[in-house]
Amino acid sequence: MTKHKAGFVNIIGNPNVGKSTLMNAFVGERLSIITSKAQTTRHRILGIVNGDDFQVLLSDTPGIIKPAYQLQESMMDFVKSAFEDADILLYLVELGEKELKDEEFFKKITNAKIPVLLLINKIDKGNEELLSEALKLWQEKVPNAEIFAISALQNFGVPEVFNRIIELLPESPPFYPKDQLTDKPERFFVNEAIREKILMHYKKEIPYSVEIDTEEFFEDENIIRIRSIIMVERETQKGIIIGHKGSALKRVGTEARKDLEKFFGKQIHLELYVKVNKDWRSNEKQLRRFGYNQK
Ligand SMILES: Nc1nc2c(ncn2[C@@H]2O[C@H](COP(=O)(O)OP(=O)(O)O)[C@@H](O)[C@H]2O)c(=O)[nH]1
Ligand SMILES: [Mg+2]
Repeated sequence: MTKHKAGFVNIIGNPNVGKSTLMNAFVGERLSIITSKAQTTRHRILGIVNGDDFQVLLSDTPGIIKPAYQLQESMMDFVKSAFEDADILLYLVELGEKELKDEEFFKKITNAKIPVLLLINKIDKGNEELLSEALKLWQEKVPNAEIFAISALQNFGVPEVFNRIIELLPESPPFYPKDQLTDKPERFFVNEAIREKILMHYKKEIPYSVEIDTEEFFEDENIIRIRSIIMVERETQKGIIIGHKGSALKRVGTEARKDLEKFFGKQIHLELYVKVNKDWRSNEKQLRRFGYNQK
């Protein structure tokens, strides 16, 4: 009989290198939202891949940045925690990238006691020459890492990385029930689906000033009824979110509902409201309420 393997695999890297895309490629579901904007991922999200004799617990984390306000400090705490319990580290870089935005984190990677897989992502965007340059550069910079060239978007090289993860996993019984896909509750995915549309359709500070609170999630046999609040920091932002005769808000609602219907495999009724929660991003109490302060 083969022994069961299980462990934590944490994905870290600069903003926008494709961490969430990779996580979704491994899991085969859209657990993490993806946009071309930095700081799309605010939390640490666990994706679970189960096999008969393995369980891989993948963590997607926010991109590494220098925190400018309290929300971002909490986001970096999620990244720090990703170092603490990992069995394997996936350090994701993109083709053409030179270094991590934070030296301290970089040292943690090069001095890691656990296996590090350095994944050069987005190779679909480059050519042979760029790739061989990148391979050389990263071999020198992170000598303790095994290097893979991948395209998370096209699922190129991703199965090979996954097989290597399975090889490296420690022997252990599963940590979660074998039919579980994530550690986050359903409401979390509602919030994220809405936030993704806001990231896509609004400019500048707006997406970064928004938090979603799903007040009601009621599932019956045929339909899920959801009521969510879009929280903004100021009155002017409220008007922008709603748009002319409510058109902008309506678009967010329609698009989020469609994604959620796919995700939950059920018809969805989604009600959206906009409220001002003054300066929530800098308010310790509010941040705790939205699940950011782990301490
Ligand atoms: N061309 C290309 N784009 C990618 C690839 N992986 C991710 N992206 C894009 O890079 C952007 C950032 O991706 P995301 O997964 O949100 O990055 P994260 O901030 O590291 O989580 C999105 O526009 C993705 O579609 C890839 O392999 N190739
Ligand atoms: Mg992300």
